[in-house]
Amino acid sequence: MSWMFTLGALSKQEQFVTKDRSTVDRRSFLNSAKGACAVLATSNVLGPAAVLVEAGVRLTGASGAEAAGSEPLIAPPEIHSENGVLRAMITAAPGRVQLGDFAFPGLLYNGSYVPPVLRPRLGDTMQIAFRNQLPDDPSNLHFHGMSVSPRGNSDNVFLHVHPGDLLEYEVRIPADGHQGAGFFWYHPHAHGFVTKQILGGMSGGLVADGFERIFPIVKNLPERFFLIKHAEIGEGNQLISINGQINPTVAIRPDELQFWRIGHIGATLFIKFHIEGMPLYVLATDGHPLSSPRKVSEFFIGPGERIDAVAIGPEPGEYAMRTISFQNEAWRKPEPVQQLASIVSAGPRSSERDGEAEILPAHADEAHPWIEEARSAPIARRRTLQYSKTADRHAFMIDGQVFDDDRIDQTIKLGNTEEWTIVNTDQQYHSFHIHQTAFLVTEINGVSQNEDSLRDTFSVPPATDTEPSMLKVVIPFTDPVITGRFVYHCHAVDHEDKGMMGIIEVVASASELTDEPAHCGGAPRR
Ligand SMILES: [Cu+2]
Repeated sequence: MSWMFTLGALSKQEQFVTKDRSTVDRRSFLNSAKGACAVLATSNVLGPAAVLVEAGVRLTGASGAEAAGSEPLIAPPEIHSENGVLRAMITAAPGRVQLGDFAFPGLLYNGSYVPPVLRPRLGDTMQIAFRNQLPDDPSNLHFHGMSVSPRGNSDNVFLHVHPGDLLEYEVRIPADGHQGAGFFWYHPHAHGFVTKQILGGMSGGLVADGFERIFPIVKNLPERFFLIKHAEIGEGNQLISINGQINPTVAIRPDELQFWRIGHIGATLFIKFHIEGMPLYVLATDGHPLSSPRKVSEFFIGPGERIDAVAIGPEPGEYAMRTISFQNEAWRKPEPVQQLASIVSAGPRSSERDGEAEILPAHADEAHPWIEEARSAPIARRRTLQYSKTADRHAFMIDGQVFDDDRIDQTIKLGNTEEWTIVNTDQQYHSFHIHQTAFLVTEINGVSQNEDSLRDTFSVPPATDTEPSMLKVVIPFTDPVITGRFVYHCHAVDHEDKGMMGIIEVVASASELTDEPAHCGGAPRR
C-alpha cells in the first residue's frame, strides 16, 4: 500500500529522540540548533504538543503549557443536495489567511481557507456557479477523483474562467456507472496557475454520500474531516494545517469509534505521518473501498490522496499525530517533524461498541466489481510514461515534453483496459494522477502489489543514483461517461504547472473524436 511504503525509514543514528518522545530527524535538529532563533526540543521547554521548526522560523501554534488542548478540531461547513440537486455558488477571491501565528495573503473560495464540503449523492446533479474574482489569473473547478463527464460544463479542465467571469458548472453523477460513494475533493485546474491557487487556499472536500451502505459499521459514527493543507512560510519551510488549524485537539472517548476522513487537499508536499500509540483501520483509499478494514499505524499521503478510516478511542491520554521526517528531494534536507494534531482520549468509556473485534471482521457490503474488473480484464495495450526534469528544475516533463493543450498525447478506445508504466528518472517523489477514472496499482520497483482498493493518485518513489523508479498501474477506460478529453499528471502541482501533464482522449468511435473546443471554450458570462 503506498501509504505504508518502507521509505528508507530513518536509522537509529539518524534519529534524535527527545525526552518528550518527539522524534526529530537529526539533521533537521542540528540545523535548527545552529540558528540564532533555534527552538530546542527538550521536555523542559516545549510540551509534547509543540511544533518543532527550523531556525529563523517562529514557533507556530500553541507552545509550552498551553500546547495541549489548544483549539478543538473544527468541522468544515457542508452543502448537501436537495431533491437530487446540489446547488452552490463558489467565488474565488483574495483574502487574508491566519494559520496559528502565521498570516499570509491567500486566494480563497467563499472567503474561507476551509470552504464547504460538497455532499451530493449518487444520481444527483451538482449545479455550481463558479465566479472568478481573482485580480489577474484564470481559474476553474475540477472534481478530483470523480468518474463523471469531462465534457461541456461538467468536469472539463480545459474551460478557463477569466477574472470577472462566471461559469455555471453542471456535473451529473451517474448512479449506475463506476462512480461510487466516497471521499473526493475540488480544486482549480488552470494550467500554470494551480500551485499558486491551491497554496493560497483554493481547495475543498467533496463527498459522494452513501459510504455507510458499503461499510455499515460507519453508520451513526461521528464523522470527522481532516483536510490537510500546507503553506509556504519562507526559507523553503512548510506549515501544515488541518481544517485550517495548527495542531488542533481531536476529542475521543476511550473505546469510542469515529469515522475519520483524511484528505491531502494541499499543493505539493508529500507527507508521512503517524499517531503515536494509535492505529487506524482503513476502509477506503481515494474514495474506493477495501474489501475489509486494514489496521495501519503509519501513513504516506501525497498531494491529492485520501484515506477513510475508523479510529478507536485509546486509553485515556494524549496522542500526538506527527509527521515523520523523510528524504524526498535528494538535493535538500528533509522537512522537519511537525505536530499535526493532538488526539485527546477522555471521558466515560464507550461500552456500546466492540472496538477492533468489531471492525476487523467487517466486509464491504456492496460488492465492488470495479476492482475485480480491473484485476481480470485483458490488457488491451501497454504504455510507458517517462517522468523527467531539466537540471535547472524549471521544466518537468513526461516523455521529454512539457504539457501542450493543443496536443493529444494518448488516444484510447472506450472499453479498453490498459497497463501503464510510469518511470521516474528524477530523484524526488512525483505522483501519477489521472482524471475521470481510478486505477489499480500492480507493481512498484519490480515488486508486485496486492492492492485491495483502487486509487486515483499514487506517489511514485524517487529514482536512486543509479536507477529510475517505476510504478505499474492498470487503468480501466470502461465507463462510457468518461468519453472525451481529459488529463493525467503529477499531482505535486508545481510540477504539473511546469509541464508534467499530458492529454488523453477516450473515444467511443471515430465519429466522436471532437465535439467541443479543446481549451478556453465554454460560454463564461459576466
Ligand atoms: Cu511531480
